[in-house]
Amino acid sequence: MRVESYSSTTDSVKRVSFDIVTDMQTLTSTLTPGADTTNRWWRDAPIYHIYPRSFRDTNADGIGDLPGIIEMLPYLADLGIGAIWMGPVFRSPQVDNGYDISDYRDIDPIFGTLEDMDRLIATAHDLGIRVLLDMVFNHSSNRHRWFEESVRDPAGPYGDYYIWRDAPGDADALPNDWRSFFTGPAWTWSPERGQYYLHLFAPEQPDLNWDNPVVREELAEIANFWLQRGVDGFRMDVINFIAKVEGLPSVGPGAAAQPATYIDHGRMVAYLQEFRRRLHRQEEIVLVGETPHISYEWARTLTAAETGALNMVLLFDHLEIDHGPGGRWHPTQWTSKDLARVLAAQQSALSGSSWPSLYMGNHDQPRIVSRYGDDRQFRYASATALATLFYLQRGTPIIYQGDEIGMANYPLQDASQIVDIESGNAYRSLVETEGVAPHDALRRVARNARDNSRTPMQWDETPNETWWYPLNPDHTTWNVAAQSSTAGGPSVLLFYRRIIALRAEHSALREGAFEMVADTSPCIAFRRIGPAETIIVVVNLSPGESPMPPEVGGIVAGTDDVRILLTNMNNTLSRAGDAIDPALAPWEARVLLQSRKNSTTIR
Ligand code: TEU
Ligand code: CA
Repeated sequence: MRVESYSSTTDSVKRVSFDIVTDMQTLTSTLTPGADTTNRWWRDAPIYHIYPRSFRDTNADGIGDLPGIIEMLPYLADLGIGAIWMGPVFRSPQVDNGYDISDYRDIDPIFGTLEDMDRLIATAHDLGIRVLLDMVFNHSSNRHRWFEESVRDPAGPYGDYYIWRDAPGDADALPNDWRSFFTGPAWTWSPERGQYYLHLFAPEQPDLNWDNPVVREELAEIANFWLQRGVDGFRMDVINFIAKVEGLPSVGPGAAAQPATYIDHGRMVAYLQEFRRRLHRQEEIVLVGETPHISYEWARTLTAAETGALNMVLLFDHLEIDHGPGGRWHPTQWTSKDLARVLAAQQSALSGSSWPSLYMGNHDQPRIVSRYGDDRQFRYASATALATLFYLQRGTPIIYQGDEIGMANYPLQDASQIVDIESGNAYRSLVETEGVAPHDALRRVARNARDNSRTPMQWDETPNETWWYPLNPDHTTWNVAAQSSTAGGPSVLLFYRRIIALRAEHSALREGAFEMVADTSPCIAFRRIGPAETIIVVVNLSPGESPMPPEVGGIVAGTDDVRILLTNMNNTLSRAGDAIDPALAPWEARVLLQSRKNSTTIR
């Protein structure tokens, strides 16, 4: 397909047209499987996702900072972490807590300095921990000088850095019916420029125009600026949104709130192939794309080694089984069978030369132990059961700060405690537009509000009123210090250390093929098949005792070469031949080793 675009010369930006790939068949047919010599460290090393603002504050201003991260790197090394992904720490007005960047090459003073970042990278590398930065390339801040120039001088070099459209004839109409993720239309009028600009998120987050080759070049240069400073890769924010459907057509009321209908995936892949080719240190870096609403087919294409675009994507559907027809703010019931189906589908889609990421939560999601677990009666058991289920699948575990100690949702009691822009807009929209009673709107939003997972990391029981957001009151009992030994009872932290160590010890858990064995309710079981051993993972996702699924029970009963490698119920491991209880305790997770010689096919 030919598209109009731009080429930059020193004194002008002129429109050119160039061919791009526009459909998957053409795309995959043009792919030339290269000799893949990349260093795939990112397959082995669990990644720890840090939300810097809430991780560790070393200067008592109530905001986490880079020196705080440096201070806790040994804690992460002890956990067995191989890489950290830090949320954005670049200069930003903080409208969306840093996902609105006003200078991609400088650190925001609330987090520290460029020198702090250099020291963080060096210290992490000394501890064998690689560093990923969170790059927000779909949009910038409206306070970025590019946007300010684009508004001021439409014919200037930055005039086409963003997506501008004239007001349609009808004064009340907008350029199309697209909606923002953060509620409301995706267009805002700029009186200075006399045009609308597109923003799939807040009006303070104008979308960059990736059809402009000058923009694409500039963003690759920014990535190389950080690669030169020693970072080892990037998590790339909503990176599948960068190429919008040509002509920006309206999509109709049903789809208008679904940005997935705005995307031209073929161009998106072509742009990311070009972006990857421009990067330094090609063979040793990792690109992880956040890709809301992407289909499995495009996720597979995007991450296939032969595509040469991204190494992994962050899928969402395993965290949407509790979304009702109205989406995130209209929660619905779900079963472990629903979860098992999605996990199996993801594993199947990202098999072969693709590679899954395994995450249960992040700064946009509620805490997993409150959402899919039981943070009241079975907090330790459900937190560790969910970790076993997610992190022993095929793929790279990405552990969100605090999940390793079972941190739970914040007890939101009042709408004023919802400070996140997306969650706050959703609450106001429910009350003001949908007429939902305030207490009901609060109940619905509180459950899934992004604030839940942005509370400060709970290092110890010490009270600290300075934090930008209050500590969860349960930090007095659920904290790193209390869990650094089993003296205080079962420790989620120590279990996380063991599960990470187990994955490091058994190649079947890193590279073995994945097969779903039982996708029932309340138990899920899968196996990982390595050359020398088969490892079976079975998890009871319920508050009641449950027999092991027959597919697993049969194996256990039928051969004497199965033993328990790990369970979240106690520390005694079994020896081959020991009798294994056919029943699983509430929220019990078991990891069974079946040695190769007698492994039978589980059917
Ligand atoms: O998130 C994109 C995104 O899809 C989330 O907004 C998520 O889908 C939503 O919260 C679910 O309702 C990324 C960042 O992770 C998020 O923090 C930013 O707010 C967003 O992009 C805009 O940069
Ligand atoms: Ca601080």
